[in-house]
Amino acid sequence: MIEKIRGITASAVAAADKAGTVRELEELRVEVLGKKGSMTQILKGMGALPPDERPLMGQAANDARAEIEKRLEARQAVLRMAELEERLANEVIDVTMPGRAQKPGGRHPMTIMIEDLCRIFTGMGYEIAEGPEIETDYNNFIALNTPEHHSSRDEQDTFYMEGDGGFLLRTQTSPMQVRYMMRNRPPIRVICPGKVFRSDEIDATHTPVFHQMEGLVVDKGITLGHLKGALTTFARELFGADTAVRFRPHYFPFTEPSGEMDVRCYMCLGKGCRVCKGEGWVELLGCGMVHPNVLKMRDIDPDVYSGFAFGMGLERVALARFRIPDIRILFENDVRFLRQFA
Ligand code: 2U9
Repeated sequence: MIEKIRGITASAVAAADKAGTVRELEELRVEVLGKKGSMTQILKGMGALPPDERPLMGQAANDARAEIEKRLEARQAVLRMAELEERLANEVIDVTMPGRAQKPGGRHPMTIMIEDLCRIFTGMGYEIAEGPEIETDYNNFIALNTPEHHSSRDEQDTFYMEGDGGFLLRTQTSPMQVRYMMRNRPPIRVICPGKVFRSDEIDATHTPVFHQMEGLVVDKGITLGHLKGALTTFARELFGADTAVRFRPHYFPFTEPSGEMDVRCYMCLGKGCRVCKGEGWVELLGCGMVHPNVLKMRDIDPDVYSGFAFGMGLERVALARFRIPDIRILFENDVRFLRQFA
């Protein structure tokens, strides 16, 4: 048996040294040391030997196995290195070849819009806060002075989530200002941009998902004068320094008094046209002084503090600014349209 072991070892070592590829080497390993390999068979046959010969033979077989493994590994290292060298020699990269041009992308007009608005408001000292699109009924309505059977809930056709968690898709970004007021005490100056959801039919001016930016300022001694000053400055930053604005009364449950701000029509400069429907003015945003109930619910004393808030639909502002005739184009992502903004 010892002769057999020596014979297998000698031929395995010779074959290993002759192997030309890593693959050949692997085949050899299986042939000799694999489950059905010649050396494995010898080890299996050990049981038939008289007990006193077994330890010696076992030792010899294990030594042989170790010797073969060592030679296989040594040869493998040599072959791997040779293969690598061959690849390095053949796979030359021609660094003078022209590269493949990457077409640069561009920002979506809504992204441009949001980033510009954020720049204008952060320039006036506002913080930016973003929050969840799935909200509680409490944050979206109750905390904003809009209890369950309030008529203004009907105007904001709400997507309610299934199940009894009372969750909904926010219809405005105001719940984020509510969250902000839970974590921050006045003075507060914050804007909240983001997506909002309403169950609207799709047409040239409505989509069930749109973007809003709302702002909130709360401090001691904030007046309607601050509201008008801040929003006039904003409109002039966005549409040009000579932009005229006007304020009209309106109603919102979360502000009192409430209003809407128009800008002089950017199309006809006030003469009256299709865009302003002959009015000479285009509605830009809603605004008002924060309702005392909204402050009270956040434990802010309305006798000490006051604030103003505003909100605007950003698609509408983008349509005006970029002279886009139909809101649906903003959601189709046709590259022929998007390329114009790159
Ligand atoms: C808190 C208190 C008050 C946010 C405001 C508006 C006026 C407004 C709409 C205009 C068109 C949004 O896109 S739109 O539907 N919004 O007119 N939003 S004041 O008032 C708040 C917000 C948060 C705590």
